[in-house]
Amino acid sequence: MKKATSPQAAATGATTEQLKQNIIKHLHSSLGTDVNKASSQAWWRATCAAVNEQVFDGLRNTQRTHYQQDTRALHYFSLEYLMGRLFSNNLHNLGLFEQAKLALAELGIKIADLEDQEEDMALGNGGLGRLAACFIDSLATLNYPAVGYGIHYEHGLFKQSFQDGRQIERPDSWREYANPWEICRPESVQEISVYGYVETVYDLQGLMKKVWHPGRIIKGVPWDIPVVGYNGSSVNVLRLWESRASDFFNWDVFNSGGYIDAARENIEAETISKVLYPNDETDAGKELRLIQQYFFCSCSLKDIIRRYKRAHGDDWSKFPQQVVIQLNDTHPAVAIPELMRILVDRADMNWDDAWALCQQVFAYTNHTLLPEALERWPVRLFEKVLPRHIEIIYEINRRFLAEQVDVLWPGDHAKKRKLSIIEEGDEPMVRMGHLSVVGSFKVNGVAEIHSKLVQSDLFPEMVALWPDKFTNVTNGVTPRRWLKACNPRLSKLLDEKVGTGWPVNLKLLSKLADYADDPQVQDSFMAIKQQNKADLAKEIKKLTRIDIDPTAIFDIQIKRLHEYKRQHLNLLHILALYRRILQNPDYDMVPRVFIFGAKAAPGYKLAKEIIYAINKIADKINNDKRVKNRLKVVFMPNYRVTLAEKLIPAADVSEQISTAGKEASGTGNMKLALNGAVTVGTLDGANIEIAEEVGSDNIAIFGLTVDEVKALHASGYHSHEYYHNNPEIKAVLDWLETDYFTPGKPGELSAIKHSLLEGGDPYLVLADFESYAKAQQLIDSWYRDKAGWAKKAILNTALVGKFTSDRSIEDYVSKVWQLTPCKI
Ligand code: GL7
Repeated sequence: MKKATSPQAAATGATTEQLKQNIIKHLHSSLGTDVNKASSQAWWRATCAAVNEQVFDGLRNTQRTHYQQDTRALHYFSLEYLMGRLFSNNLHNLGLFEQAKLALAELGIKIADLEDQEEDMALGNGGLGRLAACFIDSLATLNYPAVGYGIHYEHGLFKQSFQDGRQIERPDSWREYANPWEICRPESVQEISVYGYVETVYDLQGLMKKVWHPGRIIKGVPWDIPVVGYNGSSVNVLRLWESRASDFFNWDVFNSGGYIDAARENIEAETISKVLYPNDETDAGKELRLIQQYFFCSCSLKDIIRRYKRAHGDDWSKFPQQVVIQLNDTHPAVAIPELMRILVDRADMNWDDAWALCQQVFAYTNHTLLPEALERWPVRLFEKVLPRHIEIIYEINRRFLAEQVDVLWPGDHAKKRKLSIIEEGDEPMVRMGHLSVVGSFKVNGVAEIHSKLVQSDLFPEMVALWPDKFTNVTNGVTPRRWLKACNPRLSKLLDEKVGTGWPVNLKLLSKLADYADDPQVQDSFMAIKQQNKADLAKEIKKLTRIDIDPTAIFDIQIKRLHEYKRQHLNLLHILALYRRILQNPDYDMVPRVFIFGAKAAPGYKLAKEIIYAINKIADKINNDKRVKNRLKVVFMPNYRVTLAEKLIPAADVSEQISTAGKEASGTGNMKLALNGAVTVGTLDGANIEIAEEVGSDNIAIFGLTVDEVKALHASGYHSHEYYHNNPEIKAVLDWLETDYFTPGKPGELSAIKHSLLEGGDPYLVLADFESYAKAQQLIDSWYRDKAGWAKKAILNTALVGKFTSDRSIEDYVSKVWQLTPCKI
């Protein structure tokens, strides 16, 4: 053991020793095993248990303080939380990582081996779910009272593997052998109702009342995941609901001899929290999905009200002062009619008071403009599943149209049709976006441009009705996970150059800009990048058997697979480079490794074809001697938070190439820039703000702008023209139809070509191709200048301090939530 010299080191030594003893204690008393025979799993669990002693202390203190001070709290309602692993995150946030590493080393255990024992908590699809995870980290770090509410899915996002290049999905079982971070809270179980019918009754005074006779009752069991703030601040809670059959309901069926029926109902009730819907930005439209949404909203509202009543009894007047609820997209919008139902039907509040209260409580974040992601539910389905709620929605809509729309646009039926929460047609639909705007006091988009488009293109009339309702909060990412924990080498350099305060004050990174021209700092920065790349090269070899040159440019596109994100634009450019090499054996380019990570929604055919094409083309290129290592293509299987943590620190180039106007913000773009990658990107989402921060010398912008995209669509876009006028485009698209990449099976990769020609190329891949290829050429020439590149990489890290999720949270606090921090 190291000698303790300073008081600080002595304290560290003491904690290390204590931690060691606690780990051993838990190995004995919690795991029932011993140091000489414990598996890595057991060591990991024992260490988690030792860490939890501190986590639970923090949790108790935080909850007691919030209760005593009767704080106003934020309630984040989200169907998704993409948490990843919590082991090293919790250690870092508790300031215990180094001690734990030392303690374990003294016990002969490598901390990295223990980290690998943990399954990712993948209760989300992509950016929206990961944003929720970053936000709850920042809320705890900034000492804001907050609870995250969501669903305790038994199976998170599917695991991806490839079979002959095609995506195979397998279930994810993140808690098969129990998860050490969660606590079941049977004392806070809730019961919720679905189905049935509504009866109109009259009380003794002759007042009409609606009584919902539910067809089924379901139990919600809460599981709490402590959310540890950085540096001993608050420990908040993520409360996730698991569905179970209600005991009381099943009893009847059981007693009347229906043992089998009772068992079946159990299974049906448990189905609700069984699986996460694997669709990113598409509206599934399925009954079970609506029930999921209602289940967690109803459980969460009851939980909030229970806590409120403990302090305030039946006096509802302080409710809006104490409670603010953020709707993470429209997925939890059914919370609005649910709160109305509770207030009007259960608490006997009159409609106007109830509605006034609701409108002070809810705020809504829009995360996408894609039409296929804007949720609409068939009225028919609502009537079946939530018969009382559809009545309430009708009443909200009736008053909205009469008291707002008809006042501003008297007699304008077209306006009414457009703004109605109920969409007319053969199959009438409930528009959840409209409901969210009408029921919320604030509506925000997630990047400047996106918020503008929400106002100008999505809800212009709503802006006319309520100009002050709309605002912007640009997304952010937590620098604790996305720099400190995932890139320890760079973190150490930053500690030396800008001081150790940057994880909670990311703007401090701008001091690094002073060293951007300093050859020594350039060398250190690039040496770190090189080491991270060497680590990644090993990981790639392990996972894919592909050898890559760690000195090549690492060019990374990691995100869900979607046409609008344009992985196929990247692929067409790779094909163009390959073709240039074959046509000119001396083709001069800096060696480049193109790395992809992406899951496709299981039902998204073209997305899966794109994965297949990338894999087949990778196979051919990687094994073609003529390429002489100038080009490699790698598709990493099972992209997830844990893999992102290995890829991001090793990236030289960050691909952010969505069609302008389609990517609301993006957050991977922020993580990659923060770790010193140079972006190749369109003027879309937060790329625009990244470009403003880092300056045009340090980002390669290309492609049509939002206005140009609109103009092109308006004037009539003909992708065929690009195909016929650009020989390189024609050659690579035609190549896809041959059997060059799929010997003996011509046409296997033709889906991409068809979507771009006959399919009309809705995302303007061909229109942006030439400009993209030029931007890539620019990257190539930039990279040849070693010092110049180092400067760009350093300035990316230095100048993206704006994109910490701490800043996003402070923006929400001042623009929307109006919270006060509560020191623990
Ligand atoms: C998304 C946006 O597509 C993405 O650009 C944004 O960064 C993210 C978080 O705000 O939200 N919207 C959406 O529906 N998904 C996203 O990732 C799935």
